[in-house]
Amino acid sequence: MSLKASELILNEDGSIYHLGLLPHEIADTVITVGDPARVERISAYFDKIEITRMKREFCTHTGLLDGKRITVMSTGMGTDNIDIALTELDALANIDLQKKEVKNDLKALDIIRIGTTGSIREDVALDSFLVSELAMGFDGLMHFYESDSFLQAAYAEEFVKQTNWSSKKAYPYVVEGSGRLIEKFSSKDTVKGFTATNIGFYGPQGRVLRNSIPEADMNQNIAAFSFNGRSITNLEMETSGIYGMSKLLGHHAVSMNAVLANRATGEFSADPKKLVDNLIKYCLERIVS
Ligand code: R1P
Repeated sequence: MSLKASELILNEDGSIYHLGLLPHEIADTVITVGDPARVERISAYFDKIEITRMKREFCTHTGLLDGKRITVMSTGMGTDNIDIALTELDALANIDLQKKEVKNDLKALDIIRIGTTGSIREDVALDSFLVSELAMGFDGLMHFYESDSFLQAAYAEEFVKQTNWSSKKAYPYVVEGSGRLIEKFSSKDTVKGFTATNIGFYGPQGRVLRNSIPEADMNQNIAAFSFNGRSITNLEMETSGIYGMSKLLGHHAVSMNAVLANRATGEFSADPKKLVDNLIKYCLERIVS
């Protein structure tokens, strides 16, 4: 069945609506970053850049590193953008854009987030590299999809109970990353974590500059949650969406986080640029290994 023009939207050149890309312009290994400026910091390590594209906050470079074809794409901040980025990446891989039909042979992409985060535990150190094993989304995105089969409902139920989570907020959801990629990107230089993905940076992560928030101890409350021997380690804004959309669409995802801030101690990295560069180098080595 052919998808309607209002559902699968293409630009005049046949490229997909928001990303502005054609199917052959993406690799099977895709790095996502929040910041468009981080794309060229990553592709600077490529031996060859084949494609560069910029549309809205989606800046994409595809190239070769040690013979491996890699796409690096910025998504901007937040899971609302992740919904668009991952749906359109999947369409590029798995929908015949000319016929507007889903292909018979579906492709699974490897998706690696290289991002930044704030730890909410003293023992998850500033300047460490954190690999997200699990993600808890406070953003609600997965509730708009048929996701019950892979969401870890017991974690969410227990979290709501233990933290007395307000029903005015989206019901949390919990989803895991790809076991294969989590192992591939873990080493003595990383820590494994349970990442909470927030719908904003200030109030939703318990930061107060001028506005007050209803629950001043929200982060301590989140940090005190414990279930199955697992506790939440860090806050950021994309991982639950990346893990959820990947599970929905049959892709493999891992979220790699440079711990720039420790919210429990109030510290911020002395050299965030170097830390992110080191995480980029670490991830590229793992991708080509
Ligand atoms: C907030 O400053 C942004 O930084 C983190 C958060 O998830 C959010 O996108 O990730 P990135 O550095 O990848 O953007």
